[in-house]
Amino acid sequence: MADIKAVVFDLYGTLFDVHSVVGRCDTVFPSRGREISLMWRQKQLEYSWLRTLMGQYIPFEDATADALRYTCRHLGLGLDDAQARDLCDEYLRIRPFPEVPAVLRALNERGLPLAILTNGSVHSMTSVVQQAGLRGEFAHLISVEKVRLFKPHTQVYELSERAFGLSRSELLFVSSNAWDASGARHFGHPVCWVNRSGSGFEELGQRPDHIIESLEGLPSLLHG
Ligand code: LAC
Repeated sequence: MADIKAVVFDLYGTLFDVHSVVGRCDTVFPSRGREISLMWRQKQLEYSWLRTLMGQYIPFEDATADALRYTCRHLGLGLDDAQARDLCDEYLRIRPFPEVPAVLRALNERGLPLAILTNGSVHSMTSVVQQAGLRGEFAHLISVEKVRLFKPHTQVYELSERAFGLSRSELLFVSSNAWDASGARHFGHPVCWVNRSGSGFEELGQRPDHIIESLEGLPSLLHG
């Protein structure tokens, strides 16, 4: 991929594991953690898309809190305010997938500048990246806060072009979220989909240029 001059990563689900929250959910609601985490994540995404359609931006963290309240109510679990705060704070402590530090280092050593483009806030992104000791690996940490719209809106993907001063065709976009990979491909990025769960790609009129099972496959894909 000689034309690629920089790599832009999605954050949640791609570099960091949103289901790191399962343990804390299990502590609050014994043996319900996985079920809560799965629905919580799905609702969080739906709420971000719906708010964008409604023309009403709210921070991703607020969509996350709304999604948790919906999830617990739907599952018949009583959630008080302190528990809600506790579980939402866990999103500030989610961990990177195991291969991430070495892969980012390898790409940087080969001279490829890296960025994150996330629906999350600067605060949330910076918290998890710093806790993982990965801040130095990124040239840019880009949040949708600047445009007050959520991915997959095309205006969000423009932020990476502006940050790097590069065109979309020179930026490889990497996401494990097939809806996000579709949005980036529609925008005009070359796209690598990280199919961590062995699922099918979304039917949104786009196909990823590359598919890998974990980020471990990325350095050889870029320099193979
Ligand atoms: C992100 C989530 C939505 O933008 O995957 O990081």
